[in-house]
Amino acid sequence: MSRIAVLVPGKIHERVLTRLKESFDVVEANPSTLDAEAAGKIRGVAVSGTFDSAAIDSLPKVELISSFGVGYDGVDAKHAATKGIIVTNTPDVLNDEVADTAIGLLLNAVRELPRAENWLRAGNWKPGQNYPLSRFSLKGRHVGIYGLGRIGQEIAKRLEPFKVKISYHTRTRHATAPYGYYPSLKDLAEAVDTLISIVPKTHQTHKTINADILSALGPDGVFINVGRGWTVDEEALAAALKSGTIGAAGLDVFYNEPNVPASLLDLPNAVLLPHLASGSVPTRNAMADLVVDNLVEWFGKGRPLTPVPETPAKG
Ligand code: NAP
Ligand code: 8YV
Repeated sequence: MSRIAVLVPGKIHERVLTRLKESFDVVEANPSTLDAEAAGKIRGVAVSGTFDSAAIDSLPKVELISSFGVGYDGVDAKHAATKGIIVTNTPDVLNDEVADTAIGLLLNAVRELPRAENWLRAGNWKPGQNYPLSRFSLKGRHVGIYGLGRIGQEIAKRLEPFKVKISYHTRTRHATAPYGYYPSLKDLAEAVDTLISIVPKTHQTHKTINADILSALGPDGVFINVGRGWTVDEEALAAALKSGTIGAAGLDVFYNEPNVPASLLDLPNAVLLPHLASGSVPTRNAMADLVVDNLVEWFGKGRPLTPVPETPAKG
């Protein structure tokens, strides 16, 4: 008996391919290159990155699109919903890794640890010569978290032992979160001196970290982004870091990856990482497993494990 055909339209974690091949007929191809007969056989998709409405429309029999990553902004889930197609993502299995990275990035930005290491490696540490004291400390800071979802809550929990004050902004107030709530991002930015962004890429979050918000954060302000680069006006951020409108930044994500603007690369007070917050072997393996398990569960038992809110599982 022939196996169910699953399309893998581009580069994806190797473990996804290995495990998919155990249960499915894997077709590695761009959907636009498939003829009608081949496209008509595809019932599942495993994707890391973009799968737009045209790609969805080119597969008349597709039932489930399993997306690698918790952010599924590359997949047109609203369009999938109109056609009764389920989209799944990989939530929760990466919360700890991403939250750990956010804390590392914060400490690096505040205490200049990467710069100090570069200074040492460049042979500058000599008798009587010490790396300058960092201008900032984490001690006594008031940290605002923009997005208190699965990952934002883990970041907040990790911040508690640092004895900093913690506040947050989301559209909906959390009934139980023991942190100060600010109904607007501007109010949060005015209240805090440290802002961590961990919101998804949506129409509402586009360039919401702008000159106005950075100015509200103030000259001792530190901005950390582990969400999406889409949320930031990068020109405004580079200008704010250069002029001293804010003090430092730590960024894991950028507007047009992998292109990082020279205006940011040139800045000594920005710590820059290549979108690696979930990038450890164990965490990426867990994400890969969840991509495959969603397909296995759907085709085996008719229930996806982690459907996105736009395409909830029925029943
Ligand atoms: P989540 O559980 O869905 O949480 C999202 C949070 O953002 C919620 O608290 C939500 O609260 C808030 N939010 C959404 N839209 C908002 C808006 N317009 N204004 C204010 N708050 C808003 O998602 P998650 O699992 O924590 O992941 C968050 C995002 O992190 C992902 O979508 C992804 O883009 C990014 N991410 C990045 C990496 C990386 O490698 N750097 C890794 C994993 C995830 P309300 O709905 O109440 O507003
Ligand atoms: C991944 C991410 O790096 O889960 C997300 O939303 O941004 C990261 O964990 C990405 O999805 C893999 O390409």
